[in-house]
Parts: sequence; C-alpha cells; structure tokens
Amino acid sequence: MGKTPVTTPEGGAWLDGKILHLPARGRAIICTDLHGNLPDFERVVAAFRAAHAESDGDAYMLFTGDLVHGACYPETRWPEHLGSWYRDQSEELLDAFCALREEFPGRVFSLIGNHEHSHVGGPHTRKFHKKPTETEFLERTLGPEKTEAVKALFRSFPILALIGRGMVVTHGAPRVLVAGYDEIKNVEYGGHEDKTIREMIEVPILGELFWCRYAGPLAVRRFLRRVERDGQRNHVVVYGHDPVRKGYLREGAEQLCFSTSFGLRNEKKVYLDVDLSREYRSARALRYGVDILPLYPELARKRKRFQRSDSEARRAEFLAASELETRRLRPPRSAEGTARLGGRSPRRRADP
Ligand SMILES: [Mn+2]
Repeated sequence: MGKTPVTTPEGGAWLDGKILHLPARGRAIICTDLHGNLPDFERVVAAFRAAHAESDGDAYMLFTGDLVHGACYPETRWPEHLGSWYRDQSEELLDAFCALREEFPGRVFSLIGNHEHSHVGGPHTRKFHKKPTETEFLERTLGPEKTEAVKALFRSFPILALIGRGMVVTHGAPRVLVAGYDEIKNVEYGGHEDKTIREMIEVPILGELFWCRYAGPLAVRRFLRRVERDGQRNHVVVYGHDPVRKGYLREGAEQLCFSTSFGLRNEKKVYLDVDLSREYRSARALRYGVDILPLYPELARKRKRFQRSDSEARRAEFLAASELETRRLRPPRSAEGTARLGGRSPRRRADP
C-alpha cells in the first residue's frame, strides 16, 4: 500500500494512513472489547447518541477493536471468569456497526484488534473455538460474499488514534519499542497467517499494539513522544484487550486500561466519555463518574447517587467515595519497567 493519502471525512476526524485523528473539540465515547456482545454495543451506542445530542452533533464513537468472536458456552456452563453471560452475536454486531457508520458519517470508528486481524493477515484465534477456529467459525457464519465485505472493512480499520489534546488510543498495551509515527501509519496488516501467537507478539507494531497486555512506563513514555504531532504533547494512552476485573486500572501516570464488556460482570463494565477540548495531563485526570462511566449505572454500586441528570455536587460526592474505595483495593504498584514483564499481574482474568 505504501503511502496512504490523508483523507478528511465529514466531521473533522481524519485518517493519515493507519492513524486516526480526532480534533480537539467535542466529545468521544470510547468502548473496548465487545466480542460479539450486542446488548453492550447497544448500551454504548445509546451513550454516544446522548453525547451527540448534548454536544450539538459534535461527538465521536470510537471502538478499540475486538468487536467480534465471542464464547460459545450456554448460560448453564458459562465460566465465572468470563463475567456476565451473553450470546455471541458477532454478525449482528458488525451489521449494527456498519449501520451506525452510515447514520453518522465521519463520526464512528473502530481500531483493529487481534481478533479482526485474524481475518486479514494474522494468526487465527482459538480462544473459544479450537476447531474450527473463531476466525473460520465467523467466516462460515457470514458466507463467502459477506466475508469479503467484512475483510475489506477490517482492512480499513486504523491501528492507532490520536485524539483531542494529547490522548492516544490503542487496542492493547502499547509496548512499541522502536517504531514512530511514520512506521505506524504505513504498517501493513497482511502476511502473518502462519505465525504462532508467540511469534506474532514479537512482530513490531502489530504484535506490539494489539497483542500486549502490559507495557512498562518508560517504554510507554518514549512511545508517546515518538507519535507526537504538531507540537501537541501526548500525556495518556487508553486501551482495552486485557479484561480488568474492576473495570479500569491505571498504570503509572500514562496508562488507563479499561473494560467495557468482555470478561466482566455487568456492574463493573465501563466506557469512556472524553472531553476532546480538554488536556488530560495524566491518567489520574480521567475520573470515575465523570470520564469513566459505568455501562450499567443502575447496577453499579452507590447507584442512587449516580444518575447522569444529578447535579455536579452529587457526582463529586459519588466520585470521592468510589475513588477512596479504588485506592484501598488497588494492589501495590510494581517497580518501574521489567518487574512484571512475563509475570502475571493482579488484573489478569480471561485471556484477551
Ligand atoms: Mn484483544
């Protein structure tokens, strides 16, 4: 493909090769790994519609990838570590995603996740289906014609988003050791079908952006600097891929990993509602109850104090209480860099 021309779709967002840019105005609703969960998709889309209405049409919907491939267990045999039961509706979810994009041109985007990549050049995923793989299973469900359309859709997905004032969005933990902006914008997705997952993780950019579950603060700080553009300092990167049991987890000052759907109980699921005009200078600046919102507020704890229509004072009260609790429960932070590489951190649950 080589150099991809800059395109400017409606709505102020633009693609520079494989890098999506959202302007420093309006709001962005950000959703991580759905894995075929259509009810959760509809919840987050309702949040986007509300944001769109409240901001006079200046809102964006951004999925971080892994829209597809769900578990195939019936409710009675659903493993506890997969969170609340749901039925895999990957095909319906893709249809709904495409319909939403048509309804809101230039406003709805998805990054590519490792599960989308398995259809367009990555190794097949075998998380729930060993034989056939999830990749084969979905393609059989779709049939040949729709499969080609879905592959074209996945190939069009960017791999990285630079949004607002210094926020970066990726699918997984961005353990990008060398690549900078130009290498990432020109990355090719094809040609890795025969690799094992272990080999795939070693692939620069692709493995580094959508297979990693952990990245050390130093590597992340350097990566954020290398993808800076137009003098805007990058402060924070947000991503999913690895289910966080409590809904979200900050890693140092730069990283926020959060879980909107897959692997969580409904009451713990969260999405982001980001003010794109605001410069979030640290992951701490993203607050539960303000920027990090429960997908099922009626099930979230202290729900009586949490209503979108509540006054700011009540929100602040809710926030203070939940932050205190989060702090108390948070495991001690590991030492900089290598301490947890290769080890399992406390947030690990279901495999991404
Ligand atoms: Mn993933």
